[in-house]
Amino acid sequence: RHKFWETQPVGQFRDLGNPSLPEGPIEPPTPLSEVKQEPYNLPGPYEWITCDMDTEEMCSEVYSLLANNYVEDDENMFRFNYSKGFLQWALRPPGYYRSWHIGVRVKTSKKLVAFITGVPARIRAKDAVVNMAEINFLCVHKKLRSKRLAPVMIKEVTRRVHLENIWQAAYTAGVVLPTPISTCQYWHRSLNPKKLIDVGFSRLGARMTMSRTIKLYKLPDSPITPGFRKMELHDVPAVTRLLRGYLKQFIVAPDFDENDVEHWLLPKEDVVDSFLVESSETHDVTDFCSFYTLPSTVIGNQNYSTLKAAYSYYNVSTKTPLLQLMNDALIVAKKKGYDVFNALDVMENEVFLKELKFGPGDGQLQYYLYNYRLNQALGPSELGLVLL
Ligand code: NHW
Ligand code: EN5
Repeated sequence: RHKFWETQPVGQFRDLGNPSLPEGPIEPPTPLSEVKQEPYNLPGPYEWITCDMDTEEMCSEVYSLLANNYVEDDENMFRFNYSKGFLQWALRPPGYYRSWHIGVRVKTSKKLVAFITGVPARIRAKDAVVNMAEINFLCVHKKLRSKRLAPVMIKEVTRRVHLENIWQAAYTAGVVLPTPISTCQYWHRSLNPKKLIDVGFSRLGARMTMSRTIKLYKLPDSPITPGFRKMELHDVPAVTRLLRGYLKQFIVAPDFDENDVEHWLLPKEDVVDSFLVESSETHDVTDFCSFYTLPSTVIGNQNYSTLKAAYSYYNVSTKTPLLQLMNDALIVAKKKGYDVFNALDVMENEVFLKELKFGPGDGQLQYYLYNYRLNQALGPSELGLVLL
């Protein structure tokens, strides 16, 4: 059934529910001298390139490949449209390797036709903090699909990760592969219901008029919580402490230090937004919320070309109820012009989704680890990890 995945060190479907298999690495590391030194072979017309995401030119080529060929929903109505600024942010975290930004182009025309990336991350699974690669942005041009290019790309990124003495990876996908550590549900909160209905992202509910729908999703003009403000550079130590304390409770979560928090959570215009609650008495940071910006192209609509979506990222509540904190996140997202606020049912998100009028989407997100076995599938609320 899975000619490629059956050959890889990942949990296999036949092993599900076999508690005798040990948790941890599936295969031991091999000496670096035994890692294949040359790239895998590509079909004749193509060649590997390492993409220099510092240059505007390369960034534009990658942006265009993804904007035209990356992930769509199951009815091909919307396609993710990661911005160039977002890609530069996502691909250049602390300690990143340029060699993990891998392109495939046509030798003759130099046209970029496929892409895959890794970035380094420390991820904790149970008690073990493991150096991993987060793999993302796997894309093959629409005209080159089903030619088994993806397995070659995955093997090549694996080789380049191994060359850095890293032997595990984390990734998510909309499709089911051998085998998910967890299956999560997408939820959507309408901010601009009229536009969402016009583009076919959502439907007018039964016995609902447009004006009743608009009223249903109406939000205040500004956040409610006293002391709610944008995160700033000087907040990095306090936010790191708050987030580290919070993420401890999850079975799989990133192990963020201050450098990671500065990179992943300090606000960056049209890429990532972060807010916190500062106590007026103690000036402590007691609560935190964040979202990233990922628009989707609306495929074939007369009136609209893009949908502006915010995706819930990391949130921590210690004093402000999570429900109130996320309501403030919705308010600021609406104010900034987002059409929809999306969230997965990870971490403690269940407590606010229904209450804040999120509805379940038609998409799921599967979480995976490469070369690392967990004995049990996790519930979404046991996951403390959000990938972009
Ligand atoms: S998920 C988003 C993936 N991208 C898209 O969906 C974009 C639109 N689709 C495409 O571009 C986030 C193509 O359809 C792709 C497949 C390129 C997806 N993950 O070349 P063939 C990520 O980026 C398997 C993994 O003929 P294609 C995460 C499939 O099951 N495997 O197909 C990426 C089959 O194998 P099987 C996937 O349609 C994580 C084989 O590919 C997959 O032309 C990568 C068919 O290949 C997916 N999303 O191209 C893994 N989709 O065994 C990282 C299909 O079933 C692992 N396949 O026969 C870790 C590596 C690092 C380790 C380090 C120690
Ligand atoms: C890894 N980093 O299917 C990325 N999105 O529900 C790869 N549906 O937007 C992961 N089909 O339900 C890829 N509207 C997995 C996701 C791929 C994209 C995807 C889904 C997630 C989605 C929308 C639009 C559906 C259009 C037709 C959807 C309903 C919203 C409604 C709002 C009001 C309350 C009820 C729900």
